Amino acid sequence: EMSAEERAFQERIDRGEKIEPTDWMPEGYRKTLIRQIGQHAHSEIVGQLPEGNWITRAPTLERKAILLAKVQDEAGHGLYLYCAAETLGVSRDELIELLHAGKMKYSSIFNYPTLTWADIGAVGWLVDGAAIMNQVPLQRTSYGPYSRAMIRICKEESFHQRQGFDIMMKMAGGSEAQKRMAQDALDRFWYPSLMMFGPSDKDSVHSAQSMAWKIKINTNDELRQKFVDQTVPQAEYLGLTVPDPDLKWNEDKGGYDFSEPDWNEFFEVLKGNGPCNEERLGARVKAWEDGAWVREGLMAHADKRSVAKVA
Ligand code: FAQ
Repeated sequence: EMSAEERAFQERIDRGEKIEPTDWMPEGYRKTLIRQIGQHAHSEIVGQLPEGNWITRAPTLERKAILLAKVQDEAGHGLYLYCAAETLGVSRDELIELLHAGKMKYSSIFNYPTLTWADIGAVGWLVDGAAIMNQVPLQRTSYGPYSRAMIRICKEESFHQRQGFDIMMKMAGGSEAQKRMAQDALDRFWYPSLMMFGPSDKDSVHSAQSMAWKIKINTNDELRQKFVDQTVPQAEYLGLTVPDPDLKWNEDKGGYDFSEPDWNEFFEVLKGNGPCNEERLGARVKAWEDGAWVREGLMAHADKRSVAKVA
């Protein structure tokens, strides 16, 4: 049974109004947003690691400058999203502590390694491609600060996706060895990219309520289908083969039939058993600990200044 307050809230959502930080909201709405925005922020920060791994080994100075800029953009997205979460009454430090304690998630995709330069192309093309597919509709999400964050982030993500495709074009159109690297990157990143959209709708515990609240606009399977439909022609253009023998155009539905990812693997990665979970979380915890002296120094400086002001 909904209370009068909850009913009025739902009616605002149904009318398409944005909810702002000081508005009344159900506790579940607040909690769901903190979970989703927090996870999203963590994904941007942890997501810097697989690409950061290649900054020192980029093949040209130009590629290095581009990659450096992209990885910096991701730090910006993370900070932007932590700020959006803070408007819901949780601090960035609390969220980071929960991440480091293994009590909050980040996207499964960042637990896979980037083994070659072609992987950097595949991350931009497929991972940023999937991220945009998910985030474009979130520009219309019901929570004002999240929706506004998404508008800005999507602009930068589309640049990221193009730089990835540009790397893939170079590799796929290069020597035989380069083409093999491009195909191998697609082979390894295809299914993990499909997993980014979350479990299939029948296993998506949060979708129904999140869609009623317009926190989510589409189901996981809807977005996964759109991603496949958009990406397969791009793979064909590159002259690469999507690693799915059952992939087939379905005229009736106007989309591709495709194989589901291995959902056991997905849930194992979520439990911490993916190829790089330990390494990724370990790197974040180490960065936090190594930065302690900076935070302490800044606090001491701020204290001194406030004492000076009083005096
Ligand atoms: N990884 O009931 P649902 C980027 C969890 S893009 C890990 O369907 P929901 C850009 C889910 O949390 C990536 N966990 O959940 C970039 C829940 O567990 P919980 C970030 C996942 O929330 C590119 C459980 O499974 N984007 O970073 C995943 O309704 C390149 C049940 O699932 C966003 O976060 C997964 N893939 O739908 C950066 C977008 N999928 O929390 C660097 C915003 C599901 O109860 C380099 N988020 N789970 O313990 C969303 O749209 C949604 O949260 C979904 C999941 C669609 C991800």
